[in-house]
Amino acid sequence: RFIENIIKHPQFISGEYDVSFIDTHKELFDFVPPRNRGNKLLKYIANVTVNGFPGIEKTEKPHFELRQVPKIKGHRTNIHRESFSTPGEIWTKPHDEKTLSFKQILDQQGPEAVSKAILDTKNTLLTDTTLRDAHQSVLTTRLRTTDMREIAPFMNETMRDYFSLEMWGGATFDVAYNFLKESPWQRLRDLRQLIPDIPFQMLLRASNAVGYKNYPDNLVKQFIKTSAQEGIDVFRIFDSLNWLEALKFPIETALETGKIVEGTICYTGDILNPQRSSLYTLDYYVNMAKELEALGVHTIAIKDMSGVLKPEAAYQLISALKQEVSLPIHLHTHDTTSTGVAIYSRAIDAGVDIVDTANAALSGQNSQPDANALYYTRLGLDRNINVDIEANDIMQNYWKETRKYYTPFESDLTTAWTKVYDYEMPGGQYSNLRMQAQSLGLGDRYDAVLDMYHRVNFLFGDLVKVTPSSKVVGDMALFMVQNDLDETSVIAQGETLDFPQSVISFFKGEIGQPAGGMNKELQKVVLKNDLAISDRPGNHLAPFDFKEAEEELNEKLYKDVDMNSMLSLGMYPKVFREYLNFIEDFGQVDIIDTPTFFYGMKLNERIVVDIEPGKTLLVELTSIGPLKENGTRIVYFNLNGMPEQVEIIDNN
Ligand code: 3PY
Ligand code: ZN
Repeated sequence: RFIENIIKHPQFISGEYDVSFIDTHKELFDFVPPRNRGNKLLKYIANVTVNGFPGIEKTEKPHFELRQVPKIKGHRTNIHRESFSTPGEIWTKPHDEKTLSFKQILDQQGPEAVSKAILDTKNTLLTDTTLRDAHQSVLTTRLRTTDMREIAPFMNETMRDYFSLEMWGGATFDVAYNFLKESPWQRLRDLRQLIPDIPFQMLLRASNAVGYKNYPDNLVKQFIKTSAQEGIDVFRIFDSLNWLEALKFPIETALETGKIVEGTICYTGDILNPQRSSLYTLDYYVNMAKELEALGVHTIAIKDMSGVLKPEAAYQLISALKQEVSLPIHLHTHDTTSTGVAIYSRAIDAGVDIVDTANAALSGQNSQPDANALYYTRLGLDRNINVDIEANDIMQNYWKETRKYYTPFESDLTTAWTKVYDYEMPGGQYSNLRMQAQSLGLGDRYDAVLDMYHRVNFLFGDLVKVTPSSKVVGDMALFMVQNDLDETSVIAQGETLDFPQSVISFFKGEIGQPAGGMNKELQKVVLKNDLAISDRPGNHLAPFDFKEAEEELNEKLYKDVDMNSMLSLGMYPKVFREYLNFIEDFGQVDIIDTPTFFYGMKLNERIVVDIEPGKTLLVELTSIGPLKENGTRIVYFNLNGMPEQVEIIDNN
């Protein structure tokens, strides 16, 4: 790399240099060669063994049963071999080669042909959310790529009839970098390689992309294009305020990629109860669907992110949509109230084309309903779902064992929760908000925070609540409880209050415009002298400077700067820079098995890590030295039989 830096230097190119060039350009030689990968790996393991993993109470590594990975006959299932998996049941049932999968239809005939094929299918189709929304909802988005890779070939073989696998987007992008220290792009590439036959679906938050604020148009556009090139086939695009103006640009961009574009309507309120809201009526949803259809999307999704759609409302809504628009209708719910299967069953009665389910072991609670449960619910009825019950049962064993690795990240919403009908809180927000409340010392007033969440919604004019508008409502609820404010005092004292940043941004119009308009009185006290916009935030954002990003990354990366890295830097500059520093120190940690990644190693334990195909490391932890005066410890290993040691800082 430094040779490259030198030969690209303008002075060097011009030939106008002499021996003083070295002395006056020391920065060009300031180069640390990438350290040995094995040593970096040991450093990570030593560090997590001594210091624990952020967010997990430090304990000795628990005992985990060996997990059985179902295999496809003749298929090399593992990219990486792991200590915690053994070959499990062998799947021999061959799929029907003659029937094209939706991925093949898309690749060979384009997205319109997919829409038609969906409408021509008698049964209701499925999208499996296990790799995205399911773990985002019940495991705080912590599922690691290695645990997906192991089962991916089996999924490819046994879920071929599915419409899609939702496996990317939403919160998975930043959580991968921030908490799992792995690249979401690499996840997409690895899974694409292992699952060539099923469309990959991502959740795109319109111009918020996979973030929490609007990004410049050129960044959003490039992000959509690169995601399509890397393997995304279905773009489910929603706006957190259902604002059509915000949906147009990302939808138009996604349409240019030739992939499937799913125009999405977030469901809120209750169409069965006209007193609840004059905004979110059956007509509101039907009109929005027609507007999306006019934009040229290929499917329409109803996104019931909080699980507040009641079974009969689902029947009425889907019936109306099937009558009024000619596109396939795709329904997404969360099982928070425990009525998920009933919702889908009524939606199937009404002719819904696709519904979202998860594998049983990661279903229910605030996640999606289980596919098999839906199948049994529909037995004996006219329309059922296309599902391989037996394969799902086999995968359930795998996911059940895998889920145990993630116990510290379990949502505490473990039971049915019909109060969500009042609070209208998205699946993933419940535990996040609770954590936020705890960190503000409001842990014992969480019921008051939930109640305030409901009140803030109406104070703000009855919003669609989903990332990022749900965060605005949550932040304001915490703020009001913390400061003992109510609907009257917040306006009376507003001039003297420092409102949360997300609330200021909302009232400035930076995440868009709500269906019922802004509460003007509140907007005035929140903004003080700041001005608000009412058009698309993208119109006001300076384009992202890709050149500058490339220059910054050129300094940091020991490989060519690719578009993926520039996009990550553009959307999450702080998180991405921290990630780069982390891998500089510890290397590519996504190859470590999950128990070791979270808990480190026990004394005399041995693990196997495949650092690349054919290159295996056998790691044994032999001893941990005493705390030294400088606050460090030496951790001793055997690496492929050779003694190795690393010194790490003990943060305890
Ligand atoms: C996300 O935006 O991450 C969601 O899952 C919204 O429901
Ligand atoms: Zn969801």
